Amino acid sequence: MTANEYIKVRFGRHMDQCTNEEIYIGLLEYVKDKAKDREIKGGKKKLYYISAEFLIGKLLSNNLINLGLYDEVKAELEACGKSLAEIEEIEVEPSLGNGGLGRLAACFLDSIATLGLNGDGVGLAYHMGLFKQVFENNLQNEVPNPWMSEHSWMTKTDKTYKVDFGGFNVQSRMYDIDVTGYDSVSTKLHLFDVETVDESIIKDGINFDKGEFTKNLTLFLYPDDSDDNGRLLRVYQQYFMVSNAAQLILDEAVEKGSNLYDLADYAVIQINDTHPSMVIPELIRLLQIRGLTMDEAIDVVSKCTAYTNHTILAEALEKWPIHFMMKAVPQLMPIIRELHNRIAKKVSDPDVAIIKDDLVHMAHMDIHYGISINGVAALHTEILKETELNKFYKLYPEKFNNKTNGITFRRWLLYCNPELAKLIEELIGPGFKKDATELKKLEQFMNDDAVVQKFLDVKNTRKTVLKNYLAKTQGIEIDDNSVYDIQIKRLHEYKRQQMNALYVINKYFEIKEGKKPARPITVIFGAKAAPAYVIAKDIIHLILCLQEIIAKDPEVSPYLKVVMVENYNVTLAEKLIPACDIHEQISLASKEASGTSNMKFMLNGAVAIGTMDGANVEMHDFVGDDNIYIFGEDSDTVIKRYADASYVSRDYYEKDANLKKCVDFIVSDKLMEVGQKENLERLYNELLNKDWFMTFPDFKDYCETKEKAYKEFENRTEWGRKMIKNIANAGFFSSDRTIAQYNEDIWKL
Ligand code: 7GP
Repeated sequence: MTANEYIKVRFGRHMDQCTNEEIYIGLLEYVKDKAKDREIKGGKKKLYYISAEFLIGKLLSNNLINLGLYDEVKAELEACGKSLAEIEEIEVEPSLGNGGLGRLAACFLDSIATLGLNGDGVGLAYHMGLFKQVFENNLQNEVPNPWMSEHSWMTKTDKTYKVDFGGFNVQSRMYDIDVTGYDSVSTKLHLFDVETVDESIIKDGINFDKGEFTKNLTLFLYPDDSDDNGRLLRVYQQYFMVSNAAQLILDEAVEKGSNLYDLADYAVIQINDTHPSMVIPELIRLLQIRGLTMDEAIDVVSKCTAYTNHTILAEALEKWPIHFMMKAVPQLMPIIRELHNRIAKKVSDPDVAIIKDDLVHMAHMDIHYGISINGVAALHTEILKETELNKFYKLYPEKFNNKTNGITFRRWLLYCNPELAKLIEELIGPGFKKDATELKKLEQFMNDDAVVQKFLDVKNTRKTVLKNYLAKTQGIEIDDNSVYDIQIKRLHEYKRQQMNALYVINKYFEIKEGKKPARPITVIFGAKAAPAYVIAKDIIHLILCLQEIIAKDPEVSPYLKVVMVENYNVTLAEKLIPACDIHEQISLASKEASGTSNMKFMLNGAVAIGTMDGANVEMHDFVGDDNIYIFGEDSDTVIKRYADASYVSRDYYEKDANLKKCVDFIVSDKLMEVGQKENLERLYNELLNKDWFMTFPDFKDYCETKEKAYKEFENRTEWGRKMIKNIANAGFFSSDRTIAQYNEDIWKL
């Protein structure tokens, strides 16, 4: 049945007689039906990818592409005067993630289904998602982001579980979202919810009563953790997630014939960062209830779980106070103590203990009792082995492995940049859609100027698309003849948006002094700051203030424009990435575990300016010095400087007049005209007295490297060759490769 026929049956009318809403609902149900036809006929062993976040983005077009229906449906719509793009606007982007970790989980689900692997995602159905970002008076405000509606990709199932907390219990329900593989099977994302959640407890922005656990359990992703009740709520949420997951895992295994002693033949669990770590003691607890002894249960579970680490930032490694655990999940504490004692008997070093100073170290539990621990890029895994987790590496060298991240080329090329996909197909045929390494064949065209010009033309087309999109959706005007220089990622000091902002100030002064750039520059930022992360919000404030004063300055505005897009999300990324000329990957070396936007930009023919950090290192290996702009100190230097505590930011400030001038501008009268004194002074003092992520030592090199990049951008043909080199070498960064490696080394499905 075609979509049109389906809609006719559903609404009793032809597509051309239906409203866009009706067509959207019709297509949603049509796709769900088609996905059902392809549901994987499961093998014995199944992967459960448990994650607090799944940043899946809009699904209509993605599903149509993966089901091979995109062109057909597009044509059907066009035949009755409708456009898929308009229908798509009706879809609300699910707000189930925050950043890289969540988007990675979504790319992984796509690749799991595409490779035909028996694997599902498990997470939570947060009603209000993360939050919606709105700018007011150059400040970030947070408002709820409701995204669920009667007609959505979530399908209510009849699976419900009882989840016990200290002093009360709740009844859960499972909702499923189909995950369609590209020309392959479909699998599931299971999202759990509770019916007692009460959206009316939200007052004034995203505030709500954090003590009302039955009413707020699945209200928000990452509720504010600046106070004890907020942190406690996160423990409740995490336990709710893993208790449901564990019950589902055991049910499904038993259904397939497991006697539970052989659980590892039926289930492997990937623990995505430490949010799902409690799945280990929870499974042990449930197995005991089902008749296994503690010894047996520990033995069984120790063969089933694998842990992925996504950060070396100490503050992001979760440690929960015992009194939280006793309050929220008292039934787990005896098991966690047992797990702790067994290790303590064998290894006396308190640094590897599970319980230390009345805190439960979640990652330590994962490492001792799991089969695998992986980092997400080569450098990151080396740092884990040699530094952060060195003591664990010495205990279990065989458990450590690297899985360099990847992205799905379906969403990040075929869907978001059809013009580029078409050009590539004309040049090397369609094979790259299934085997990303075939992109390498593009290198043969690098010296063909006519082909190079075609890549430049596609980029220009996409730059105009972005210009029109920003004008329409955000009321922002940009010049598509300018160079688009883009930094989009979570707002964090280690990612150093503040250094980019200092560069903008530097450029502002240069223009004021008469040194005009060869071509106008558009610096685009997109980032949300965690609501309780004060300095991150101050950095947003600085950027928004710069945006305003530069826009108002007739001397500067013809040459420089700063744009901070509001509520950066997957949908915006899909527009920004294809249009980008230069992308910023400027984290302090050693701090960015991998980065994944870097891969998306590379695939779309943007050239990076970056430090030797995360996956940038591997990108550099592929494309060489001429096709990526590397600057700044390397991770060894940085790690040493932290170790000997020798960094004094003020020394750099005093010695470098230009840096000083830029930093001082943050608290200048000019900025105070549009900004808040308190925020700007706080940021200024932070940089001057701490600058924990060492922007000052890299600043000069950063500025010089950017000048070099802008200069080379003017040689259009040479730049076009750089673009092709990047696209041709992006194949390694397909999540299909990553997932094949997870399966080969860890899951063994
Ligand atoms: C991110 C890392 O910052 C990024 O470097 C990496 O590419 C990505 O995970 C996927 O591996 N981490 C998060 O998004 C995050 O929330 C909290 O980390 C621990």
